[in-house]
Amino acid sequence: MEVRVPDIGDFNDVAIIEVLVQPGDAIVAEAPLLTLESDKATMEVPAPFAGIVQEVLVKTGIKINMGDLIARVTVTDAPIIALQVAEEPPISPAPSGPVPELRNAPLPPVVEPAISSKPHASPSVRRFARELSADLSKIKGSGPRGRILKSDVQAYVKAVLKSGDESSGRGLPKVPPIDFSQFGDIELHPLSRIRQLSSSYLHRNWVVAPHVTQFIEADITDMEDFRQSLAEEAKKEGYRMTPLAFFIRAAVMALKQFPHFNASLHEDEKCLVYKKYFNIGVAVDTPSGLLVPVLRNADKKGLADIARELAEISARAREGKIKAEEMQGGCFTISSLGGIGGLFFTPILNLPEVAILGVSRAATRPHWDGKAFVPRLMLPLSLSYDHRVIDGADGARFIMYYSELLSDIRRLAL
Ligand code: CAO
Repeated sequence: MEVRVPDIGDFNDVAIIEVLVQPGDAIVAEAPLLTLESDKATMEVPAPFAGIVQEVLVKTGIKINMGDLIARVTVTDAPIIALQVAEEPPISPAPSGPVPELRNAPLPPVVEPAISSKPHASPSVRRFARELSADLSKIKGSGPRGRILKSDVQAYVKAVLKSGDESSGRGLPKVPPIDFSQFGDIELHPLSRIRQLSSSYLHRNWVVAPHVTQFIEADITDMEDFRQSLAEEAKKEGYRMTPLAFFIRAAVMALKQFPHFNASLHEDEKCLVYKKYFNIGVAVDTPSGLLVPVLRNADKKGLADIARELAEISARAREGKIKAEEMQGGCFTISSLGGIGGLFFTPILNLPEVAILGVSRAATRPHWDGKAFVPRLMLPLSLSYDHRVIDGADGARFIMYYSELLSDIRRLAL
């Protein structure tokens, strides 16, 4: 059947600014077919009946009058539920709240003044934006005279979702861009993909979780003697007995003692998810950025197994051969800068984990044993925890306990 321009009141030679259907589309009665714009108003031409569009006989830019042929539509008996079959799949879950009205603006009443301070968009695009809770005033139109098209709304919503603007970063002041070349020569180097990903991830974690960092020095003199005694044998067997293996073992023991450190805040923030497994993430410094492979079931492994596995996963991380799933499922992370140097630092949480331990370089220091100063090998430790889950007192208890484990080699070796 033919679809013609209905009575549009006193308007003649009205320009088509959007054709909203194409051949093959299934349309319901009242679905918008065209958007027209005169110098006074913007309006939509609705379908007079439901069917399948066979042919569209107009295009954007031409002018039409009442009675002009717009399209040919085959009327179908089968119920058509889609508004417009040509629509892309939804970008995001429908916003909560009342279901938006799907009625069309009636013709010929004036729908929207063409010259307005409001964003320039047709009623169907306004409705579409409303359904997605997108603010039209923030969207730049790519249509004629800056008109906002449906594709502009889609692109805007996609960009918002990608930038995470809807969650943690919202409302944060931006650092204004600076043209550094005005002060001297500069070079632009692209950031690696890993660095770009970890940058937004670390930023999110820093903003989302209120961090507290607690420091302590652990006496690892005996631990180091013990490690040295194992080192020779390990070397013969082809692996390095790294101090990190001891730190991982002690972490498992401390997590068993303080189960809420081996937990995550549930997404509803009303309960804690306690984990019955002990997977420890280890921060590895790689040429393309920071990676955190996870050593699984560390509670079931001895020092030698942990040391071997650490060497293997950190080597693969540096070679860029670690898989995404090998960086998932961690319960607690250790970030060791002990091989490099420095004293204490403030590690950023690896959410949804609730605590992370920073290990720095051990050094021999005078230690008061109650009678005299004696030289002891002291290890600086920095424990950051999520204050939403862990109180300061428990943070202090955990790090004290951890430090005592490292100082008492009998308990650690058990
Ligand atoms: N105190 C003193 N010496 C230490 C030490 C410590 N806490 N930790 C390690 N060492 C020693 C090691 O015994 C080793 O000595 P030898 O060569 O004599 O055996 C040397 O320092 C080098 O150790 P390493 O750092 O290469 O190896 P590791 O097993 O201790 O650590 C790994 C492995 C993967 C954790 C480490 O190489 C790494 O990448 N660290 C950086 C992690 C990082 O970037 N964290 C920051 C995250 S936040 O931005």
